[in-house]
Amino acid sequence: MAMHFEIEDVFVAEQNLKAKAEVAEDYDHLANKLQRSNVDIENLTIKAQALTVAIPSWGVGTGGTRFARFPMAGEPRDVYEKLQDCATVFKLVRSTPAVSLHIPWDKPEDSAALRRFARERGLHFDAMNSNTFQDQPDQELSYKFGSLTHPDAAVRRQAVEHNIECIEIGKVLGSKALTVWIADGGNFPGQLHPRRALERYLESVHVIYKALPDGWRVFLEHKLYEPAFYSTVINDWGTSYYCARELGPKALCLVDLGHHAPNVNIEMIVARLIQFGKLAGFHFNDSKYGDDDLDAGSIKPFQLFLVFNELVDAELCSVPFFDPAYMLDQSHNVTDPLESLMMSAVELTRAYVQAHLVDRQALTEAQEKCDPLRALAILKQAFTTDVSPILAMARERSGGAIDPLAVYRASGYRQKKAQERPSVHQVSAGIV
Ligand code: LRH
Ligand code: MN
Repeated sequence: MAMHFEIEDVFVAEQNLKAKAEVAEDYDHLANKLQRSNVDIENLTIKAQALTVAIPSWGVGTGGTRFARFPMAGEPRDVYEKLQDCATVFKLVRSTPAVSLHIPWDKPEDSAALRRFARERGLHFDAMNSNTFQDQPDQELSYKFGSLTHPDAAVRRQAVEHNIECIEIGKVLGSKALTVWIADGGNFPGQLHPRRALERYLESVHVIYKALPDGWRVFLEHKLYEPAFYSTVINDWGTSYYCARELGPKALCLVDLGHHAPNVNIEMIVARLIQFGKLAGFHFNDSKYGDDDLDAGSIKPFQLFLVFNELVDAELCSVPFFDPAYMLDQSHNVTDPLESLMMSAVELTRAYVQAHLVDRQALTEAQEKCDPLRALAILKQAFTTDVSPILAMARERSGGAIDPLAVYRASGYRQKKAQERPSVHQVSAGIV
């Protein structure tokens, strides 16, 4: 196999030297500030080092819209090059040891070899993602009018078999979960019979559920609309929750932050799913309007903080069955995907650490005493605390980059990949 450029650990260490003294000074300053409210900065740094989020394999290539995709030089051309790029993100931010694959976009010829390739780079595989929202060249029956809920039982069977194939591939890769998002829905009133469609969904997913190996979970992903623009079968958390309850304990509800109507209170949905013991985890991203798949924390950082506030509250209360899977699901249309993934991973750890800064005893007191402004002030105190020194220290202590973006750009990784990977423009990174 031809030599592939990788950013060396020694290069990262050299680059860190430039920022080490500054980070140490800022860290000590923050330590003193937090000490005044009896918060030990070291606990927070350990928490920051512990948080992990999975990278979507389809997120390392440039994404696009129905209008256009603007390919970038040095894009990954196959799943191995996608893993090289995931390993580069992991090397610099240290919080992304897992990769979530999409089948058939990433269908490996040799799953065992792919698992070895990943492990050699410190990576493992998170949830598998099935795809019954596109027709593949060799596919017998079309998903144009649906998949797991299609009126034709043969189409439903084909979709069920595809999901079971994803499980089989995942077993060899060491994955422990399958995410099922279906585009099934209608563009016209009357096109679908809502109750029959949901019955067919449950019937189909029940077969997939029975095929889950021990220790596996199935994540049901709801979405309000798109590509169906009038009705979507699994359109909201309530429908997803009902189905997860009907299916059994291995079925849980995955929250993609972009899959809700504007201004929906997503942190409330998270609190509900935690309380009902049905929170699968997340596809983190951000949005202004629809399922924009923008970088996490780039548009509504306070909402991201409030979501993590619910997650940390559950973690500290040791809520039963609380074991959410964190993944990014973004489309990088105008940035270098690796830069966006690194920055998004950093923003998730930031929200997590800030949520651990919330004085929960004081918050409970304010809530029980019906003191709304005091309660908000306590949350804002945490949200407005600049925890960057903790995040940088955590990365540095985990062998990563104090400033991932600066190190990535200084390494010339993208330019070197452009030489290694002559672009074959027709290859799409996934969605487009
Ligand atoms: C659907 C979705 C789903 C993935 C796809 C790439 O919008 O969020 O999670 O399968 O994006
Ligand atoms: Mn998603």
